[in-house]
Amino acid sequence: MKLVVAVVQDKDSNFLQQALVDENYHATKLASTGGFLRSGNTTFIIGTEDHQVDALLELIKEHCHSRNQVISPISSLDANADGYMMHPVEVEVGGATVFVLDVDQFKHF
Ligand code: 2BA
Repeated sequence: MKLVVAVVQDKDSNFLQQALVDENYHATKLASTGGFLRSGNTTFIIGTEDHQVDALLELIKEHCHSRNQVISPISSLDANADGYMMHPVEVEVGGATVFVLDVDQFKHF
């Protein structure tokens, strides 16, 4: 069994969630925050059988799109983040950042 952890953009999350339900994957959706942009994103954790992983990755790829995002210095700064990022920066975010982990045990009580 594998645990798939997928960080996706909020804009894609509802479509992906519906697709996961339609394809009978069991998933948990968590509100998360990107460490770099410090803006909201969505993390799905999905436990699935080994033979379903490739199809799941395709599903994630199909529903998550890359977008350019401009981060302004003001919105990115903490009050004490001295000198960090003085100019607007454009970054390409996504489609999805995905980790596939081996599951040692799965219990469902
Ligand atoms: P953020 O950390 O907010 O990063 C958003 C985007 O900013 C990244 O898109 C990347 O294009 C850029 N970026 C991130 N760190 C950077 C840095 N140190 N210097 C320059 N540019 C940087 P993605 O790579 O598509 O990542 C989207 C989100 O996925 C990330 O949001 C983070 O929440 C998660 N993520 C990405 N890589 C990860 C990793 N190795 N471990 C855990 N989470 C990760």
